[in-house]
Amino acid sequence: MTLKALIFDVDGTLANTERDGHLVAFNLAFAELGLDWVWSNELYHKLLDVTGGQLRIKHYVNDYKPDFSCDDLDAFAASVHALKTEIYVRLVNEGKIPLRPGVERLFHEARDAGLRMAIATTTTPANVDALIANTLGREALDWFEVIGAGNIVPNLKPAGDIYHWVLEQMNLEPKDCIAFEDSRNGIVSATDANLKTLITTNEYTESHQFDEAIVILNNLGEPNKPFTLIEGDATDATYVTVDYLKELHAKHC
Ligand code: XBP
Ligand code: MG
Repeated sequence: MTLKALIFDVDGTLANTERDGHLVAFNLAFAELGLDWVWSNELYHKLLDVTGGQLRIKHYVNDYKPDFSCDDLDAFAASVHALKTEIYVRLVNEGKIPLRPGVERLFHEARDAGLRMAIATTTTPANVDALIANTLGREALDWFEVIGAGNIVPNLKPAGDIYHWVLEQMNLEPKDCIAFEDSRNGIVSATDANLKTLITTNEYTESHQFDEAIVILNNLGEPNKPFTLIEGDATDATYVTVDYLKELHAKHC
């Protein structure tokens, strides 16, 4: 069995977009609309259990703002979210959000090795475009054969819809691939599609449960900046290379 493809989550996996981008954009959107809502980092940590920005806003209203009234909460959340997306894209365009360690290097190595690549995320498509274009250049969007994003599927993560959709688009079996995720909702989604998952944790997800992971690392690592192994087998690797991924694949997929 050969490793054929890598499927990447975006938020929290490719970059710390939640802390440095989405949270900032939500708060700026609230302020611009005259709402007195301010999401702290601590609150956002909890709100991240709900995937999808619009659903997160509705969850916040229902659970934290019982006195807030509006005629149509769906339409209201959609309009707040549209402004938040505009602001998020602006922040990314200002170059405020770098990729996490090892991400760009692994993309290059994977391409050189002929591995196919795709994206499977819950975030809005415009956000993915902006992040890739601003960190790697617009031409890097073509490195991904399929970009599965937002509500292209009926159910967001932790449902497996987005991974099922990407596999179908690429005409691949789950055993041909490795998924890259950072969160419980993400690994549940990938596992639903029978994918094996490599986890890189971040400040919001380091306490999550990742029993299904093939390995759990703090990040992908660089030659001069090794990853920390949290659980699993690093073999001889100190940073994630295509050879290491092939070893993991042979062992687990
Ligand atoms: C990402 C999400 C998204 C982002 C915000 O989850 O849940 O909602 O937080 O983006 P994952 P939007 O990393 O598992 O894909 O506001 O565009 O939804
Ligand atoms: Mg994520």
